[in-house]
Amino acid sequence: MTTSDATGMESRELQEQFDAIIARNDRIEPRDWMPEGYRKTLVRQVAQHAHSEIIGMQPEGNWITRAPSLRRKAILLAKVQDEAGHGLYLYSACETLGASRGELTQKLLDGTQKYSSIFNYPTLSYADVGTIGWLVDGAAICNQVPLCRTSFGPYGRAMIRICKEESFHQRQGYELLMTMMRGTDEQRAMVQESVDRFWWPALMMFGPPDAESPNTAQSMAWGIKRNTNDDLRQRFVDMTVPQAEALGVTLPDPDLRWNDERGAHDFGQPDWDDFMQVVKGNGPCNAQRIAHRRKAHDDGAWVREAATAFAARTSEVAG
Ligand code: FAQ
Repeated sequence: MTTSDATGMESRELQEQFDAIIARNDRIEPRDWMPEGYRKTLVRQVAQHAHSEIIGMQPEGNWITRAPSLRRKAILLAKVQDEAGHGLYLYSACETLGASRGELTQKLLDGTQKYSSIFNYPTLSYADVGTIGWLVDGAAICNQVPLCRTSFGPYGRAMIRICKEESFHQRQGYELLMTMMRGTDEQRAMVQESVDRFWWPALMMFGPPDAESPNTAQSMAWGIKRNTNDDLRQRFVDMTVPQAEALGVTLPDPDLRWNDERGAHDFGQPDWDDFMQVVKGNGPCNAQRIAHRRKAHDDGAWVREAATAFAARTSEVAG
């Protein structure tokens, strides 16, 4: 039942039904009544997630023409195409909440909706393809596996497939880095330099510290988020440290060490002022990413127009 179907039913009763579904960890489906704040929060998060997948094609896409072998090129092409698919599943999930893809794309282009900070950093060497797979997809998996149990059905179901593909992405990145680490001193130095640049931005992907996260408490109460930003960041660090050791790279954090009492790693804080600058649009590549997306959108106008004309013509003939 949609909000507009609420006539005749006490809004308190609808709220109670919604609360009961959330309390038993069941799914809210698009036709169920939902509080407006729940719908808005989901549109914000899912749209931001979809935009991230689409903008996230750019940093790695930058290396497709320069991949060092046919095999690496085929892998990279497949990975970048997967990200496009993820964006489309997520835009579809968002459409079930009443937000059209055209409207969401417009909000990305005019800066009223965000995308992940991580994609505003440049990819300067081929090792960055491996590092993005290992650290960025690794962080994405940490964040997204719990989202498979998010309370909104279409989002949770999209996440299941996305996580399977992200898992392949993470392994291909790790395998690429492992191959380079078994190569020359120059290749090992490339990997280390790349990890040095991406480590802190990867930690920022989980969002601001819990104490400064305005949305976490309500999103957790609604079952949209299942863990806090700091919990997931900790999980990512604990998962990544042994992988870095196996690779033979150093994570660029002098405060990183195992804490026996906590049974977890202590680690330093990213530069949160830098994070805020990137989120506000002042990162190294924000302008370039949006300009590129805008050009792709404009270049694709004729396809949208042709599809719309074809659909109108088909319904005219059928009607
Ligand atoms: N970047 O109150 P919170 C990927 C904003 S997909 C930019 O903690 P929330 C796959 C936040 O929107 C990566 N902005 O917010 C791939 C809010 O601003 P608003 C994307 C950020 O929503 C791999 C404000 O700060 N993943 O990588 C960021 O409860 C390789 C306050 O923050 C998702 O979107 C940030 N990092 O928690 C693709 C996962 N962090 O909107 C290609 C789903 C926070 O109030 C290649 N999203 N902000 O104006 C989430 O889990 C959550 O939305 C968080 C943020 C955890 C990102």
